[in-house]
Amino acid sequence: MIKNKKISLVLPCRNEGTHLKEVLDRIPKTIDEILIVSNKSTDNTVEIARRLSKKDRRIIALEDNRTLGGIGYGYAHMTGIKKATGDIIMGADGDATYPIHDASKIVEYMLANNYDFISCNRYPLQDGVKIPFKLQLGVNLLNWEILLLYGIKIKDTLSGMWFIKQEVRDELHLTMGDWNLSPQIKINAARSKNIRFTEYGITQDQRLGETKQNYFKTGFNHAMWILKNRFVKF
Ligand SMILES: Nc1nc2c(ncn2[C@@H]2O[C@H](COP(=O)(O)OP(=O)(O)OP(=O)(O)O)[C@@H](O)[C@H]2O)c(=O)[nH]1
Ligand SMILES: [Mg+2]
Repeated sequence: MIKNKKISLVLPCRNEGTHLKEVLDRIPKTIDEILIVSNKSTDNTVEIARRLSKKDRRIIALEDNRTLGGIGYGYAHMTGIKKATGDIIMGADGDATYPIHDASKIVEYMLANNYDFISCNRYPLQDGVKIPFKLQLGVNLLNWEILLLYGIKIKDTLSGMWFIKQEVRDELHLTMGDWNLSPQIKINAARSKNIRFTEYGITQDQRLGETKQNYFKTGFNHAMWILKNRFVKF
């Protein structure tokens, strides 16, 4: 609980078995519910999540094996967000990159300023934080694309950490099962008349485990989706 609010955390995971326990060990006790949603993992992610859920009652092991173009990041988040029972639903990656330990100060800021959705922003980078230059450039191009097409100013279109007040969860109208859930959740939150949206600066840590990300392919796919989505009725 943070300020008397129940906090749920959704962790989409594909093949994060080697370090899942370490990621979970780092999660503060203030998080009341941890929904680990595996998507087509071929390692022991699901077994580890199930085993840990027997020891820690906060953990719920889920699977959503639907994919779009081979990716299920968005489906995993949609399932976790739907099943979460908290007053505030957090999202983060299962690779220890996002500062889940900062949840208290971010939720306090959210409540004090009456925001409904906070997207955590990694830019400008803090000293010592390494994000590949091609990723930084790609994020910047997508931020500009969103500003030009939608008139929305977002500093980190591809952040994987956010906080949603449960009462606005259905206003997000999430549909993208692949990586495009990430820009979709921010664009829809910022566009909705019923959602008070802001960004909050964070620092990012080094990934545990190997990266499987294809930055160019994913980035190009984002650029095309952001353009096409502009012509879809919201
Ligand atoms: N690759 C992949 N990851 C998924 C999928 N579904 C859920 N995930 C998880 O989504 C989170 C973000 O994926 P990452 O592989 O860390 O992608 P990224 O953060 O863009 O890139 P790196 O951290 O640099 O590898 C991780 O927790 C993954 O385990 C999926 O279908 N494919
Ligand atoms: Mg990552």
